[in-house]
Amino acid sequence: MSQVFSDNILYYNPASMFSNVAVLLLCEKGIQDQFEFKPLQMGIDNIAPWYIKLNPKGQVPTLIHLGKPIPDSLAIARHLDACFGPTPVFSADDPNVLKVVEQWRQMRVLSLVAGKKTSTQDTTETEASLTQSRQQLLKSMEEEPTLKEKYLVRLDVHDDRADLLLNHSTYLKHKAGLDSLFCDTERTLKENDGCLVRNHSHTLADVYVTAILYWLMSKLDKDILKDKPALKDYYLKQTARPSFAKAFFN
Ligand SMILES: N[C@@H](CCC(=O)N[C@@H](CS)C(=O)NCC(=O)O)C(=O)O
Repeated sequence: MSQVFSDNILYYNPASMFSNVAVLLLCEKGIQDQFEFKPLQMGIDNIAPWYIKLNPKGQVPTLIHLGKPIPDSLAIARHLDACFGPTPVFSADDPNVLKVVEQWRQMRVLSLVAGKKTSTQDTTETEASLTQSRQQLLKSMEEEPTLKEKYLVRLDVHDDRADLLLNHSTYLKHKAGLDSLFCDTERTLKENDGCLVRNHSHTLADVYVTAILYWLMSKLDKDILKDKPALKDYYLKQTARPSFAKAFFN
């Protein structure tokens, strides 16, 4: 793909969890038709110079609104609240909402899905492919000296991904993190009458948690909520919203 000059675009990937968040954000605001949805071929488009210029981390999603690039799902949520308020308002600056959002954003699902699940798992192929993609980044950096700083940002993201994919201890840490996040959320929902944030019926926290649960159930384990009745009930209510169907089944 080459750069497309259009004012309103969502660069995303249908298999990406944070892209799910961005798509759901647009559908919650009811503005999805104002944006062109452009899927990126990961490993190719996301590290091409035109995209690194927009999003130095080389990640999806990136929203282009009126020609201005907004990388990162949280920045997108804040931008949408500022430009397309007030209903529904995501309350992206409310500290209680942000606390929940950050807990869920910190989960590193790449490790859970594609990480080193046992200490003896053979990672030779992954290592070879990571070495190749790192070399490609260094080559691009040499060919595009004006983008050097931006490619250095991507290089850090690349090395972090390598840790998520190759280290068994990293996998164990994130697996324990997921288990504890699910237990905490189950308790919170029971204490707050089914709300993630006390006295807030629908906020940015709900968008993240719904999009992330949907992704986890499609990619990791469809029965992931089986021992979590409050979370399961919560998820069923969230996915009954018209915005959810618009986002993922249209
Ligand atoms: N903090 C970013 C995280 C985005 C992110 O991690 N995107 C992943 C997909 S879910 C990605 O693009 N990974 C591809 C890569 O780094 O090569 C956000 O919230 O948008």
